[in-house]
Amino acid sequence: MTAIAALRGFEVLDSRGSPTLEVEVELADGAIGSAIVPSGASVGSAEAVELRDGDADRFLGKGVRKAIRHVHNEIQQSVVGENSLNQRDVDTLLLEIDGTKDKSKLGSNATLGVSLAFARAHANSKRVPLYSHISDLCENADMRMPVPMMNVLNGGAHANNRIDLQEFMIVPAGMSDMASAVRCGAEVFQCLKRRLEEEGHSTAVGDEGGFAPNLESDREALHFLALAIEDARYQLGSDVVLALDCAATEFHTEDGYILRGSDQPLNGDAFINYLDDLAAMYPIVSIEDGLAEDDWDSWRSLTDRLGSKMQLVGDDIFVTNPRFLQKGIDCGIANSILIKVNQIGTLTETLDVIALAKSAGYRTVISHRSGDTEDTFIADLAVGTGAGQIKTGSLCRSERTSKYNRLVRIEAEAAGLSGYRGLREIF
Ligand code: 2PG
Ligand code: MG
Repeated sequence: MTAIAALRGFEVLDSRGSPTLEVEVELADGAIGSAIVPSGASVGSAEAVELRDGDADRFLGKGVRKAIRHVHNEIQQSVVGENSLNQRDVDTLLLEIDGTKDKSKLGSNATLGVSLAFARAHANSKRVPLYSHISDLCENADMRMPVPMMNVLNGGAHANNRIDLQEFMIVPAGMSDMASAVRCGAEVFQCLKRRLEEEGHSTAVGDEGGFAPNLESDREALHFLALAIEDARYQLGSDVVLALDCAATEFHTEDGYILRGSDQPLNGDAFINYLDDLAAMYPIVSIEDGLAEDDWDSWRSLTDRLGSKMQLVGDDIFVTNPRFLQKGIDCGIANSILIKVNQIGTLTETLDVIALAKSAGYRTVISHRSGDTEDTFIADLAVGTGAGQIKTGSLCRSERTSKYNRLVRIEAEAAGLSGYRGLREIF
């Protein structure tokens, strides 16, 4: 029985201390599931709209009481009383009640909270782990451990320093399982801390738990990563490779790409050269948002130039939306998509966009948000969909480590899970 008995919404805090929505779904059979909605900082302009109260007297306008009211009123009224609902039914009802293209009426936080909490309640009602319920939902016979991209050094909108690119990630692709990958990441992270300390840099961490030292350049950031990997006694290029999220939309203006270290704005081609040069110096296997969300022509050149030698991940440009992904597939843009559940606002749409990506041969990377929570839903999502990769931040801060810990636990428990495929998942 998957009839819904009640919905409850709570205003709780995310990892930045901003309010966010937690939803609890109670099924008629007594099963309960809950989920907490994450929130981004470098937000793509076409993302589904997160509803905030705008009441300056509470949480500096960021309260989510309006979203809670939508959960308790319109959404609850339409789902309670339906005899039996599956995930697609619930998500379709949410789309119908909302009626907008961008979920701006109910708020993507309201729709996503209900959608994910229902999935958990349904898994609990079936008495199966969430990842295995998700694999049923998307008819995936190939559940597997994702390869993590671990963001250990930050710049851009996630830090207050001179580094232009947002995320410098280590990818323990040469490990043989998730537990070893997590251990490798944690050791490199500690060695990076020691190196930074020794050279007199700050080891305070940014929103995703990566360090945010005041280094001079992107190149210096990569240099520190290489040193830390060596210090931890791993081989750069085989045990551990590197990945970037440029979040280039953040420093793209009408004049071009503005890098802090350069006096002239760079046009698309010049910025691609810049990335190509970095990739010639370091084993960078994946670049996310190498260009801005509205710079489709340059994205095409980037894909033509680098797409055959590395993974190019679309985040802001695709915003987990099948419409933009289809356009990207048609135009030959990128070869991989970042999947963020709150960019689109329901689980069913998320699974649909993953299916579309897979059918077009695009790789899929399940992702957290910079404002995240203790909720580990995306770990199960990565395993259940067989996405292949996950990006969930650094090796500290519980909202980040909770996902790694969940993956380690799944690896130890799950039967029928195929192993960790390392570099084969990426390139
Ligand atoms: C990104 C994300 C997550 P945010 O750009 O990929 O790392 O950041 O949640 O701020 O959009
Ligand atoms: Mg990104």
